Amino acid sequence: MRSLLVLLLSYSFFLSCDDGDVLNVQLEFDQNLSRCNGTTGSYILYDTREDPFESLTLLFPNNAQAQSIFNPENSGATEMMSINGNTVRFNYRTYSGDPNDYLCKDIPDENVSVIQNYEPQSGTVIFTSTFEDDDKDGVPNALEFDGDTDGDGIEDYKDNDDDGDNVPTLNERPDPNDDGDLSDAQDTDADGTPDYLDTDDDGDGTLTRLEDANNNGNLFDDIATGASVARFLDDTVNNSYAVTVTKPNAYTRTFKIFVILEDIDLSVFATDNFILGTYEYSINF
Ligand SMILES: [Ca+2]
Ligand SMILES: [Ca+2]
Ligand SMILES: [Ca+2]
Ligand SMILES: [Ca+2]
Repeated sequence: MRSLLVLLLSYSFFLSCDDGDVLNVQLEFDQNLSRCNGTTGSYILYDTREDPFESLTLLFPNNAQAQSIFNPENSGATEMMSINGNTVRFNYRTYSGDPNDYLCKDIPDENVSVIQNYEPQSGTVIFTSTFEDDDKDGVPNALEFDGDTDGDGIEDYKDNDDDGDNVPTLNERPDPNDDGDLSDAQDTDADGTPDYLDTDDDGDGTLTRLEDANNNGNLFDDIATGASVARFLDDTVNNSYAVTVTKPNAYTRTFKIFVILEDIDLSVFATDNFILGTYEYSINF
């Protein structure tokens, strides 16, 4: 059914108007949705195109269900709503100018006006919300150790300091040439354990995190007199310091909200399954 729909949407719809003209309507949206934020107690997810100027908009209340849609507890969660022409509305519109100057504006551009408006009075909206966490530490999620290397309670795929030595994984050069192959990961002491998983990077017997002379959580500004590299990479100095600082972790959760409409009748076309598209956004933790 979906492939049939895509096929249908790939072609132009030729519509006979009352005056006998033939109107050529193309519903070729890219399915990458944007969002107007709920200043008026509602959200709008929308898609626009410029040739011709058209929009698809889905309006729904900013309430607990909307929070479940945009910030679900579990990836893959679904929510459903009924289009009612009031609090939940779907509109297909054509414009005299760029709809991006019209949508989401408290005071829309006066030079842009709606030419045609099509709106079903019933139908079902199905939201499927997925998310993926990534610490963006230079190690692709698929290549992160499937577990918690440093035992700090944060799994490696969202731990930006995998070995817990206070040197961020990204700064331990897990992939120096950034080609996605970690076989060239930096291994300062050549002990077979790459620096980003090695708690004693220079192999001098003093843990990296304890070579932080000024106890500020930055291992790179601790350089012994006359040396040219930081203590934690310098196996000629192994002084151990009373270190109390632990750097906070940070990761990014990227959401994808996939929206399908079922059983809608816009008068210019009716369908039992319409892919509105996907709204993607990220939150930093
Ligand atoms: Ca990591
Ligand atoms: Ca580290
Ligand atoms: Ca290390
Ligand atoms: Ca050292």
